[in-house]
Amino acid sequence: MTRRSFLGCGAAAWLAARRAGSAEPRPNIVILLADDLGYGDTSCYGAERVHTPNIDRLAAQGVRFTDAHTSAATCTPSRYSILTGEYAFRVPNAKILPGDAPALIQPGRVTVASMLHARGYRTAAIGKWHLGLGNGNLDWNAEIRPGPLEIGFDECFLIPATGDRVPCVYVENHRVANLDPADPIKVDYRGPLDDSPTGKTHPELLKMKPSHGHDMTIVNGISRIGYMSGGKAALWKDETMADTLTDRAVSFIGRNARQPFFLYFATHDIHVPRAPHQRFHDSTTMGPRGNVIAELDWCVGKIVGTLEARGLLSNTLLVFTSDNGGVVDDGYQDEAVEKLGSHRPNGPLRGGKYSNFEGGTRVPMIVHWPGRARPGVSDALVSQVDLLRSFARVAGTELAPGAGPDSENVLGALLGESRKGRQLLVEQAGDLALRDGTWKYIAPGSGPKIEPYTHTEMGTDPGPQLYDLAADIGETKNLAARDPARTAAMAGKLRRIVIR
Ligand code: NG6
Ligand code: CA
Repeated sequence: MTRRSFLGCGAAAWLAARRAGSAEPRPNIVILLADDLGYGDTSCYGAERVHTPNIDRLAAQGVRFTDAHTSAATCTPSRYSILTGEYAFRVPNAKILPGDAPALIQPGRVTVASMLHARGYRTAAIGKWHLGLGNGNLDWNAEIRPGPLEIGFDECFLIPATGDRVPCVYVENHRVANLDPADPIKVDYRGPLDDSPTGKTHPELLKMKPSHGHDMTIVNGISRIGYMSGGKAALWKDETMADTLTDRAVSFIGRNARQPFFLYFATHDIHVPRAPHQRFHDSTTMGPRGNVIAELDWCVGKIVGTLEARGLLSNTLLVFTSDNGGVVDDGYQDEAVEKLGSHRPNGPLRGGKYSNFEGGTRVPMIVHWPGRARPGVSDALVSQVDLLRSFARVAGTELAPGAGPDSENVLGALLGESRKGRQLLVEQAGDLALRDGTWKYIAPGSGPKIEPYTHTEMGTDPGPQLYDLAADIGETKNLAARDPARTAAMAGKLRRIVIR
């Protein structure tokens, strides 16, 4: 009997994993990425008027981070950084993209998906994409590429951009799902394609009215950003979106239970339009914005429950986090402002989505890996841009030279073994900010101090700003004038990272 057959396949795989530098078979890796979920929006981060038992359970059994960051205060740049390990400020096109934007990440780039794929993982992107598709002038009725499948994902089921942007259809691999070829889709962000009613011309047709923007094509009684026509059979229903996406994730896990997999699950919740399934209508007293948090928590519970039921949870490294800070009125009259009461979407932080203040990029983040991640609370400074290099270590590989240029291996911090994450971290909003430990510097900027629609405090100032977050987490005392030496030193460090 040969040594190989004596050991059997499982033992051989274990030996191979050991030789590759990891002590056990490669774990599954799951990123659960919420949209616009603020630092204070879950009960484990202090919310009292919404209960998130499933997210709280992950926090109780995993590492809950108090100083984890997205790379940017809006979605597209933030997600770009998660997948590529590169700060998005280096890429001029990485701004909030329209629904017809070309693919931002070019085929051939090393991404979390391609790196894990090369290590034998099955990989899926399910949910919100917002990183562009195609090469420009995309024909939604033909093959849609390049997209996730060209940067390392084996399969995808996508909201192409956002829930509030056309086209309001799912893309499955290279095609619009459920498309009737006799009813082709057209998309245009410049102007109406026909004389169909819009949110602007026919507000009486709407079940949820915009508060700013969002007055173009009407789909499912909700007007959106951009114009589309056709594709009737393929249009989504907002109220079943969480169920649809979660079902897809459950199916992917079921089909891949016997081999390592990587699931990038990006919810629509809690982005606008906030239209949860009816069963969540009474989940909170905060109206739709509270109820979509309950819906998000349900999705998390369903996915974690599936992993558990299949005996996969103990061998799964799961990261739950958000793509940017919380926002209250983000464009629809959905009672979010009126029913907010004492709830603080961004907890003790100043600003929120869009802002240079900590509320822009400091987000909930929980790392769960039974037996490997030590349960507890960590104040290590970590960025989502670090996931690529840290996951490479988990998968027993190194990144190719030049890949993930801003990504640091912070695996020790992610697993709660070390309190040390990064020393320096860039936050991107309207302006750039630098964290150096618990100090924060915000570069001078010329934008408005208060964003006129969302009323977000943008943290913009014509002069430099310096905050001592250890003493002043709410960024209330600008110390730049009092400490010009530290201010200049931090400005210099930021400049060196930018020009690197
Ligand atoms: C803004 C939208 C906002 C949201 C955001 C992107 C208006 C007035 N506001 O431009 O509703 O869609 O873009 O959000 O159109 S993100 O989370 O995808 O970055
Ligand atoms: Ca977002």
